Amino acid sequence: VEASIPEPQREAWLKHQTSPFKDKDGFEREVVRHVETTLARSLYNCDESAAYAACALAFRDRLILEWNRTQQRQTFADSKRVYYLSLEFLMGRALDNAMLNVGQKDLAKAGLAELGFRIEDVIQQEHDAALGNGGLGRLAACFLDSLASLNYPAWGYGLRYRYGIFKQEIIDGYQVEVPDYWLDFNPWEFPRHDVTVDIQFYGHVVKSTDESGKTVCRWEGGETVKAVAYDVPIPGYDTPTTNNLRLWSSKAASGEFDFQKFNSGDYESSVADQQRAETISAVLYPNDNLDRGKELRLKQQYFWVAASLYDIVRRFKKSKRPWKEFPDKVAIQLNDTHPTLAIVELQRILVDLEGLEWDEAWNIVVNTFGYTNHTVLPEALEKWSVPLIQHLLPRHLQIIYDVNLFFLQSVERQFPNNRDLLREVSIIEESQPKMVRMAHLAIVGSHKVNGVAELHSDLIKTTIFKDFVEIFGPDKFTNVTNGITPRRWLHQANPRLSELIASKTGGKGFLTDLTLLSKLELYVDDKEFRKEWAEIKYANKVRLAKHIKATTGVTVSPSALFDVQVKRIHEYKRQQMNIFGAIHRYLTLKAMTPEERQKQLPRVSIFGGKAAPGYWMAKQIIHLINNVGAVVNNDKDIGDLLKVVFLEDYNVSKAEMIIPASDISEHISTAGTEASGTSNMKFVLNGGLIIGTCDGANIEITREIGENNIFLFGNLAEDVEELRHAHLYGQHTIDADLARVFDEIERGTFGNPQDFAGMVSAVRDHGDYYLVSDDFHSYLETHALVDEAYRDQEQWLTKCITSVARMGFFSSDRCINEYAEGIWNIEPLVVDRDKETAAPK
Ligand code: HBZ
Repeated sequence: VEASIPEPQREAWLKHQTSPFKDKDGFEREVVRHVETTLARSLYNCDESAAYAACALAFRDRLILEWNRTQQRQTFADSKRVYYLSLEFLMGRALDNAMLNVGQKDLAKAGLAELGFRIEDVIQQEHDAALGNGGLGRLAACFLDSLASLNYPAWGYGLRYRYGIFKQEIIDGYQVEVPDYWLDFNPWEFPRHDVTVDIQFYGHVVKSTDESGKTVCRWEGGETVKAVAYDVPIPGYDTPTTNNLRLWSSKAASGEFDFQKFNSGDYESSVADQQRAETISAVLYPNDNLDRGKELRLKQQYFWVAASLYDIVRRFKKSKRPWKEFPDKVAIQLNDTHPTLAIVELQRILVDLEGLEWDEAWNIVVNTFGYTNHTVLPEALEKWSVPLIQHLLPRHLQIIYDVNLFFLQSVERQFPNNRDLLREVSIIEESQPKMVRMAHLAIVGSHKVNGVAELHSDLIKTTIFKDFVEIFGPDKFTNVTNGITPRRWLHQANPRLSELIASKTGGKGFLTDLTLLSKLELYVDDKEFRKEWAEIKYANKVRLAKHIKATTGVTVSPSALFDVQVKRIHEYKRQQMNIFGAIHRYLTLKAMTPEERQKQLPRVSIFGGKAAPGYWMAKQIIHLINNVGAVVNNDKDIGDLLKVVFLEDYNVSKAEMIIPASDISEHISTAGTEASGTSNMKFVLNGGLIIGTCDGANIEITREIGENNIFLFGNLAEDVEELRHAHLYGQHTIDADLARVFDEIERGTFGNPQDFAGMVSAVRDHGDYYLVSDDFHSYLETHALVDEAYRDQEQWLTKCITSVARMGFFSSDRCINEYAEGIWNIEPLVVDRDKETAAPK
């Protein structure tokens, strides 16, 4: 039922419509009002956290007004919408972003100052929204920013985890995980207790025949859990478009607790039921690039997918259009295979609930979905056991089997008598127990499949999905190279650099058209400009040095070369190679005479990143980094020449401080393993150079900025197979410098060698799967080139400025436009404010 106010009463509404604050005074009034009423405090007990809360509420109020108008506008225009389904949205802080996107940070800064607060301190009060693991989750957040900034009608759908990614503490050199309870105070979400969906689990399928003799299936019984919507407004930059991120939270279907059970004296079990239901959205799984096949994870996936599809279908049905028009109004993008059940769920809705014929329904499904693959690592490809799906989602398993049957029949027609092919491409893996291969299901159920950088998209076409290219043809597979939002990763993270760039490129236009950065090349020789650029980098390094001192106690010199590797800890990302390299540097310095040492370039090796709690090797790597730091940082012979620090709890807001302070950053994955990488783009955009392998987006970065401006090293993806083979058949001798490093570890220089035996033997004795030994020499050589290049500060600066000028391609705006045109077939909804005086009738 629509609850629209009747015509005669609308005048009163329009007269009293809330309007957002327009000036500093208006802003201050809102802050004071929120402190005094919403927070029930006063000027006598308003601390920084209260100032943050009131300021956030003032901006939230603004956003929700624009949010309302945007939703009205999009509904009225009846344009096609895209729905981005992602189990992760790594949003970080919202206040700074909101202030900048609506163009009122200066006003807020002045207003807060008058009320007695420094805006920087107020911003720091906010807890990160950390509903993601790493690149995949942060990509989703950048996409939301671009979708809104480009005025696309778009919604994100995710889960409202009570606990985001854990907080990392380093205790005695070891990672310790602490729960991240972030919902204590979250002004950025709007609970919609009236927007709920009942989600069914377990039960059984009842088959019957209808009047026309057609078989119909109904899913019955089992248990029900309630999904409650929480909406987060997503403001576009310099546009009134404010899109929606809808996060689902789970609750017991019977509300607080089951009254029947309660009344019959079963209080305990009624509370237990409630807790069990709430468990579904309780915690984000902390693994990146690893699939563990846990039942609760599958429950999360179905819960979120079913609630989102119900919502999407409900919105479509309001338009009263025929079903065949569904793909003209709805595009759904699957962020990895985590939401693949959406394909099955839509088919179930159309066939079982809406009575469509199978083929007609399947056509709609395939035209609706697109699937983005983010990895080729076998251990990350999702598989669910058939018995588990059978138990949890019996009707879905039947549909999966039917989808597979029809698919394999068509393959058989196309390639007769090829049993091997059928086995290879089947959605069902004939193992013990049988498994459902989610990537295969996602490919079969989507009209487009994309990788996230050129090399990666080529690799999926020639390796893991090559048979599907034969079957569906090459046009189904495409590339959309990742991008990052320049609003957060330049304007917000590096305000001074952003301002300097604006002063040379004709204003802030580069923030919405990043190719305008190219104008910077005109100033690469401009003395004043160069000086200011260098000053900004230095100031950013001073800020990071203070943070390092405050959090680790280590003093680092801002004049040293800052060498940064921050990302999830994973063997394929090779933080172990980096720390082995640091040990090698230490040993080399130790072997020098004091005179020789004096000629060396001071360097700070900065690490950060979380290890999945169950990833033993990753934890060992963190431990070694910390132990090396403890030795090197206290060695009087070494002094400032080498410092090794591990920064605790790397997250989005820390990234905003660390990235602008880097001179060189490390993107050194084994070639062919890192699908794209996105921090590589962030570092270069902030005037840092990178050292990297020919992997992921490093290759396209090189193409854009030029090979003189990047330090590439190591073996190529095409050589990996052969090198691995050589290791397994004893045809590899370990790199001599690396052997020296291992000797030192084993002598106990960095603590009990037993603690690192796994790391060492993985490389030396167990096949060196990630080819650390093969690349080590070239890695060290390239670091020597880095040192040499850094000595020539003028040359270095030229490289940095030139690189930034050529980074326009890596905006997530470009990336989203490619999705919109090539995959979603959607257009922006241009906002004409003059035509938009009153609500549509
Ligand atoms: O996605 C990353 C890729 O490793 C990186 O190369 C790419 O740039 C980025 C964006 O496309 N993948 C992830 O971050 N993956 C996960 O975090 C993940 C989380 C849960 C899983 C599997 C993967 O079950």
